[in-house]
Amino acid sequence: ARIEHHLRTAHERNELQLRLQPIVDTETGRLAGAEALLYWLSPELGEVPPKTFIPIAEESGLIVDIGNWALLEACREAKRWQNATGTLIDICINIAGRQFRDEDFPKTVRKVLATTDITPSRICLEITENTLMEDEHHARKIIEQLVQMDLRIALDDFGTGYSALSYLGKFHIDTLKIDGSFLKNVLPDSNEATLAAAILSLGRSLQLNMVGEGVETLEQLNFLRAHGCPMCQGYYFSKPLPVAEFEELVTTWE
Ligand code: G
Ligand code: G
Ligand code: MN
Ligand code: NA
Repeated sequence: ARIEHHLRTAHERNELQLRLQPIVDTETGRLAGAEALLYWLSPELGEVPPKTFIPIAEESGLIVDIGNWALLEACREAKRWQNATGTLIDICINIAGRQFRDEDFPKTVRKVLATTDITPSRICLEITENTLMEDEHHARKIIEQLVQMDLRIALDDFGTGYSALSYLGKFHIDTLKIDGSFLKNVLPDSNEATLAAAILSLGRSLQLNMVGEGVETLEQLNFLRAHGCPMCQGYYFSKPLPVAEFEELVTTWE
């Protein structure tokens, strides 16, 4: 309750900060894009990670405004980066269930695309299975509108939910973000390794793009390489960074 109270004003007081975590080409180590993540720099509470405050923002409904702001900021940043360097990076942005289901969501997205003048195909919206599960018919309708705008859709935290496999056929999904829990323990012959390999094989057969998440060690990176996962992200490369630090890192990449 204390957090919710502060969170309500945090947005107005400019205490929310967009951070970018590099997404890396598994084979070459080249930068392939970034995932945008929101941090809250609270004068009262210190640095609050999204894990802590996003669920509170979801419960209270604040996520709609906050999440849409993050979407706008991420697209602005991508455009600014493009203007400065001549290259456009792929940006992944998390979309909460409530935000996705909000009746104004497609309109909001359209407005963001128009005001930032960003190339939509470089923007990937990350949603979870839970978001699809709530109302499949509505979800399909919204996804079709987003795909019409030339945006890409990723299924986030893949492998942790329920009926993920049936969703792959039902919705227009471009990318699987393989949950980091599958990489926690990729010792040869472990159950986790077997599951992770099966998921990656499935994704390949369906010709989906895949991003292995939560890569913290070279062993995990090599596992993804060996199983044909084209992209990855994690602390092994970098944690999510404030935009200025991200830009600095990118200019010295490799
Ligand atoms: O970094 P961390 O593991 O604490 O993030 C937890 C979750 O918070 C992320 O997986 C993501 O789903 C959510 N999140 C982070 N940033 C945003 C954002 O900008 N918008 C929305 N809707 N969710 C976010
Ligand atoms: O739910 P989603 O996948 O969007 O959340 C991504 C979250 O995972 C981010 O909040 C980010 O801070 C966190 N994260 C990113 N890389 C790593 C990693 O290598 N290890 C762990 N434990 N968490 C990570
Ligand atoms: Mn995500
Ligand atoms: Na994820």
